[in-house]
Amino acid sequence: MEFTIPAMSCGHCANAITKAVKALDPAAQVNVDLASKKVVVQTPRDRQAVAAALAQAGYPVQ
Ligand SMILES: [Cu+2]
Repeated sequence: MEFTIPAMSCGHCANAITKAVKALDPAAQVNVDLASKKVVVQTPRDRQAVAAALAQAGYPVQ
């Protein structure tokens, strides 16, 4: 699944986002593209749960 996260702007953000997703699913694959502010997540968890975890970490998805 893919998310656009406008608040994401640097490596620290990318790291925080990766951690937030992995807190939900330690086996998740997270690919961050800072330039396009997109994050691709591979996890069996549902989109709603991942979006909620990201919002809680301070990175609401668009
Ligand atoms: Cu940042």
